[in-house]
Amino acid sequence: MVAAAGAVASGIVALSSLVPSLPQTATNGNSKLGTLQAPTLSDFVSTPNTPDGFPWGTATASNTNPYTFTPGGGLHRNYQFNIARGTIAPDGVNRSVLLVNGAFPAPLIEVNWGDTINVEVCNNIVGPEEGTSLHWHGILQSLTPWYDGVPSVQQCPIAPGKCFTYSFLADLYGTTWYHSHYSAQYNAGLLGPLIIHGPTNVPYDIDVGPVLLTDWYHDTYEDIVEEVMTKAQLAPPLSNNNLINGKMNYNCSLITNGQQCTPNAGLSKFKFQSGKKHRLRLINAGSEGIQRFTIDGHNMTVMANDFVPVKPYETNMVTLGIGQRTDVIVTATGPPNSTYWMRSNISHTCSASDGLSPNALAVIYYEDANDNAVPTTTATPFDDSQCANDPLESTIPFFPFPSTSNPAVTQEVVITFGANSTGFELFYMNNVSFRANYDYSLLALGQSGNLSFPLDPEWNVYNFGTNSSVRLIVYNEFQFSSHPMHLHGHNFNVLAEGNGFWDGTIVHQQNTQRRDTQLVRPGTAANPGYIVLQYQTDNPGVWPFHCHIAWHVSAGLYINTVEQTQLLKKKKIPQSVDQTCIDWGNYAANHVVDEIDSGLKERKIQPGVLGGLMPESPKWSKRQ
Ligand SMILES: *[C@@H]1O[C@H](CO)[C@@H](O)[C@H](O)[C@H]1NC(C)=O
Ligand SMILES: *[C@@H]1O[C@H](CO)[C@@H](O)[C@H](O)[C@H]1NC(C)=O
Ligand SMILES: *[C@@H]1O[C@H](CO)[C@@H](O)[C@H](O)[C@H]1NC(C)=O
Ligand SMILES: *[C@@H]1O[C@H](CO)[C@@H](O)[C@H](O)[C@H]1NC(C)=O
Ligand SMILES: *[C@@H]1O[C@H](CO)[C@@H](O)[C@H](O)[C@H]1NC(C)=O
Ligand SMILES: *[C@@H]1O[C@H](CO)[C@@H](O)[C@H](O)[C@H]1NC(C)=O
Ligand SMILES: *[C@@H]1O[C@H](CO)[C@@H](O)[C@H](O)[C@H]1NC(C)=O
Ligand SMILES: *[C@@H]1O[C@H](CO)[C@@H](O)[C@H](O)[C@H]1NC(C)=O
Ligand SMILES: *[C@@H]1O[C@H](CO)[C@@H](O)[C@H](O)[C@H]1NC(C)=O
Ligand SMILES: [Cu+2]
Repeated sequence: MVAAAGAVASGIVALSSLVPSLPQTATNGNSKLGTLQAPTLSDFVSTPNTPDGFPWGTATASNTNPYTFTPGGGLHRNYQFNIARGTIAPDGVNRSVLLVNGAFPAPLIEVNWGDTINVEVCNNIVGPEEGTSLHWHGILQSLTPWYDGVPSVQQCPIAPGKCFTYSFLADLYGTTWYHSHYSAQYNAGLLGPLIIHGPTNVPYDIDVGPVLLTDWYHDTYEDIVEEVMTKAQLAPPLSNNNLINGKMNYNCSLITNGQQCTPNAGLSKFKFQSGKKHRLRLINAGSEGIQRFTIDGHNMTVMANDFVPVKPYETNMVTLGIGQRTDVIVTATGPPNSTYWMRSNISHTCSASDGLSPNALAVIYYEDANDNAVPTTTATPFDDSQCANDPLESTIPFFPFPSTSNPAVTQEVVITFGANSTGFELFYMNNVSFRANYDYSLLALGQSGNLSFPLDPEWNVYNFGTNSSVRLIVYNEFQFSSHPMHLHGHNFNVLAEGNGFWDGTIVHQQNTQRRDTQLVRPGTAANPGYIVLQYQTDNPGVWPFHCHIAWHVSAGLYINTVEQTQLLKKKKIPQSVDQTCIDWGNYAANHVVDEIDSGLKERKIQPGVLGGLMPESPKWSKRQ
């Protein structure tokens, strides 16, 4: 008893055996992820066309710039996604979710660099109906800015009963995910891994595949969003649990609202082979929490952050803000019969969990271990004090990319929080809180040359015209949270980050860190957190720049950037994309669309079970 209880402070794991008490279908529907039956991945998806051994030919991580080269001869990879409601119990607590093809996490999309990904998405959400749309996080969409998947920005929502096909190039390689960009729908489970095979910058033996880390809520996303958008909100929504590949246990004695709960539902399990190097593709696909990922008794070699391979460096803990990915190599240094805890803790310092079950567990079984043995290993201690990513001095891109000459235009953006004139507490970027309007697609307006966006200040559009590069200096004056800031359509260079006011210093100027999501630290007006980002505006389109915390987006922490307006006018938006607006218009004309958050909410359901699960956060109460 002592050994396991010591390793797992909350006692949420049975002490003798890890035989799950629920079948995989009850916890994860049609997903096999998290079971020992989940396949490891090959170096690339089979293709008849591998002239030089790899689909990408002789391109390597060191000899090829992926921003200027895409392998030829890619194949079309077709997927059919049916989005519908379901009821599952990922941690033993039954809740209503939104599923792709009945699976949580949603199905793996696995292709090769240079392939074309075609996904037909059918909206079969009923009881009640909702719009939806899917975003392919980190994909540049240079050829297809209309398939980025943000409703009111590049398309209208996919109306209930309608299908829409996304078709885009796998333009970069590495690890990412896709998720609904409609309100906070992805909190309800509408998220899945997307892996693009390409050259590797660090050799390894076994590709373990995606390791999705998601904070988890027992309420529906609609209830949480309504709470977020309530007047004089006293606390942020607090997550109730934390999942690895969609699985975790829960202490059912903690349930106070009558929700069905089964103890020992089942943890995710992974197989290691002693002596081999394993690639793990960590993805923070949660709603709010910063994840601190560790493996007892093992160090990790970081090889990529987001879609950017980095010069490998060793660490014993990986920090991931929402939306971020880190690929690591783990050498199996234990004996062949050993088992170890894999852990992902929601940061106690930085994030808003209810504190009852913030530390996710999974198990690593070496080849000779009993598949239901309970590890007795000890947690790796780590420093939880910084609400920030690894130092920019450590995260140096593998492919050098000098980039930090003076930009054509510099835009400062200040993040604040406070009540609007009718008493609703919102986030602001430069004093404007974003609110979407489903009746328009900004991309369609921009393409038609109608750039009078400021007519509606709540669309928060920054038109960079024909400027060739942009520097964004982002100051966070919100004391109670960092923000994982994500830019669509680009990997930005991260010139600097810290607290205070940027003094102009660029970290590792000859080759700055690049990625698509970067944490800006918490701060105050006198001592803000800051990040300095720069990118080439070489992607004509309308690209959101926003915090990836679901509840912060709901409360307006979001701007739209427009770039290369002259080139945008020459683009031809496919008719099927225009059709989403016609279909949505018809739907909205016949239904009440109640948009309760910034984005993208169209209905109200019966108020649910929030009360007991939302204790006041001491962190936010200080605000008064
Ligand atoms: C589960 O939670 C209850 C209520 O807080 C607590 O008394 C009990 O010790 C917990 N059980 C375990 C196994 O940790
Ligand atoms: C979850 O709820 C569904 C529908 O009410 C029910 O069929 C199922 O048995 C429940 N599962 C668990 C694990 O409680
Ligand atoms: C992990 O790395 C640290 C620092 O390099 C080292 O002290 C420690 O022994 C390593 N741990 C393991 C399990 O290899
Ligand atoms: C693993 O193997 C070693 C060496 O044979 C042995 O001492 C140890 O008890 C084994 N551990 C388990 C958990 O079986
Ligand atoms: C992380 O979670 C584990 C429980 O899985 C706990 O024992 C450990 O203390 C936590 N680490 C930190 C630094 O909070
Ligand atoms: C304040 O925000 C709420 C929630 O977004 C919105 O309904 C209301 O119209 C806003 N008030 C004003 C004056 O804009
Ligand atoms: C935002 O409002 C504050 C207070 O009125 C003002 O000082 C500041 O200049 C405004 N910022 C912008 C970008 O308009
Ligand atoms: C331009 O777009 C606005 C919405 O931002 C719309 O009200 C206006 O009618 C459009 N103008 C033209 C000429 O299409
Ligand atoms: C550059 O961007 C600024 C907005 O930040 C805009 O006012 C200006 O017109 C743009 N310049 C060109 C050449 O498009
Ligand atoms: Cu945020």
